[in-house]
Amino acid sequence: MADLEALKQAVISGQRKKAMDITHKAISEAIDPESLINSTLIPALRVVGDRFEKKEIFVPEMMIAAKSMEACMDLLKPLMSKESDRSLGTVVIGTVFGDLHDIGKNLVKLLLKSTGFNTVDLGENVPAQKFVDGAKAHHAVVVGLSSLLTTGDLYVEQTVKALKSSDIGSEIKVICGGAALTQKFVEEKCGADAYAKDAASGVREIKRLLGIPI
Ligand code: B1M
Repeated sequence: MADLEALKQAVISGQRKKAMDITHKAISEAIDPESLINSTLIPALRVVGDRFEKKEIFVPEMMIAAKSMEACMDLLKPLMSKESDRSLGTVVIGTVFGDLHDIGKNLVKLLLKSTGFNTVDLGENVPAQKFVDGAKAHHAVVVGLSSLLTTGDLYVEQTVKALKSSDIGSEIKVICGGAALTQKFVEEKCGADAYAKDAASGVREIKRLLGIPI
């Protein structure tokens, strides 16, 4: 059996090769990729974040751990990205201005794709106007914002306002997620249509907003 505790520790300490080897083993044992991500990989990065906050580690170690997690995610991706034969519409997604974190956004994108949404990824550090232009250009039904930094609150608010006051504002639905956000802030202060605390609830919320059975 793949040693998931060893996998967690390998990600925490940035041992990419070891993390990939254990992930390979888990895949060969037909482990559910989503549960591996939720129960092992994400908690590993949570530990990394806690250690960073306590100044036990610094940005380079955090980056190396993130790279190990990404390498494991890349191995799991093919198992999760079975393209659907239907299209439920286009979701334009990105990480807000000033923020370079992209692992959570990429996970949301992957789940949306495998659910049957077409996705357009605007990347990280995305200014408000680029979200508006992207939504228009791709005829998006939903725009998804990801924000991991507390300093991103301002940009989340600006982006939601820019989208809602644009000429597509009455048609477009906006959903925001990421560790820095709360439901109250997103829905009450920013005026977005929904908040999601994780990738799976993001997909559920988007379906709910569009009236698609869950
Ligand atoms: Co940084 N970082 N980081 N970081 N980082 C955090 C976010 C932090 C909480 C760590 C800490 O102090 N405990 C802290 C933010 C503090 C705050 O603002 N309150 C922090 C900091 C301070 C920083 C820097 C400022 C450090 C510095 O330079 N001094 C810097 C900022 C750079 C910038 O963005 N301008 C920085 C840099 C980095 C790295 C580059 C080293 C790396 C990112 C690599 C990458 O993304 N490619 C990194 C990492 C890895 C982290 C932690 C450890 C892990 C983040 C992660 O990927 N988690 C993080 C600590 C933590 O989260 N506990 C931390 C796994 C991922 C799957 O979860 O992204 O939360 P997450 O996504 C979740 C949900 O949030 C949700 O679904 C996902 C899972 O289901 N979700 C959505 C996310 N987006 C969504 C969108 C949706 C729906 C759901 O709909 C559209």
